[in-house]
Amino acid sequence: MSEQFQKISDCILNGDDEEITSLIKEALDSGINAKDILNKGLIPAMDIVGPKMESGEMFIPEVLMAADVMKAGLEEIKPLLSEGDISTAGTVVIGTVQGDLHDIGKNLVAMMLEVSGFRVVDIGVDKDINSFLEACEKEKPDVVGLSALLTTTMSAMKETVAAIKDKFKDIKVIVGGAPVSCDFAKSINSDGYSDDAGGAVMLCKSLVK
Ligand code: B1M
Repeated sequence: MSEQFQKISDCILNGDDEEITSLIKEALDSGINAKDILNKGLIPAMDIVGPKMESGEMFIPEVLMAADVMKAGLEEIKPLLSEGDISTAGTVVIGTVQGDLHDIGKNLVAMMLEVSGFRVVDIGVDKDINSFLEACEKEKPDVVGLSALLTTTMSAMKETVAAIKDKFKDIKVIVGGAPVSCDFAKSINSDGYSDDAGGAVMLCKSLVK
């Protein structure tokens, strides 16, 4: 990685939102194009954040700061990117299941997916089966992500997974949230489980080949 790309990546990993804009301007002034800044500086940093969060080397506040710096960087180059420059990692529909209003973790997962290159359609909280099915029909996602924070809404998660898998054979469904476990995820026939946002990104990447 060239020194300039390395500095941009380090800036994200260090949560340095003051430096990122000037580093990107410097890179552009020196003739580096926006697409290379995206693919060689910004995205590789988020590929480090996910595993670090999963291994416990980075905590939620640091991840939020890294994501904010990433967003600031993206804003800087967005007007210079053409549509073909942005390769989408895939589409993810995400929501919290019916009866459940918790969305902090779900929002973190959505944000991490977004800055990692996925098109994310967040349908919100307390979403019934039909809302997920309609979103699948409309958005044609590669993956649907279900979040639940209450033990009482785990049954809604089970029913939602079954309904999506019944109607959309090609769509992968992943689940997460504090009461959810890997064993529960398997028992309800979902395609994967992660206990944090970084792991959810890696999971989606592995499911969307
Ligand atoms: Co509620 N709440 N809450 N609450 N709340 C919990 C979950 C609870 C554990 C607190 C407790 O009693 N100790 C408890 C649940 C008990 C249980 O069922 N086992 C509880 C309860 C009981 C309730 C109410 C019933 C309280 C009441 O009214 N009597 C009520 C229910 C309302 C409803 O949903 N219908 C309620 C309400 C609320 C607030 C509205 C006040 C608020 C939510 C605000 C909001 O989300 N906008 C709230 C909060 C904040 C919490 C706690 C304190 C924090 C949750 C949180 O945001 N964590 C929580 C106690 C706790 O966890 N310490 C609690 C931070 C967040 C980053 O973590 O959401 O786990 P988390 O997300 C993680 C992972 O789980 C994972 O990645 C995230 C990032 O690492 N993940 C996924 C999440 N979704 C994923 C999806 C994936 C993959 C990974 O793939 C798709």
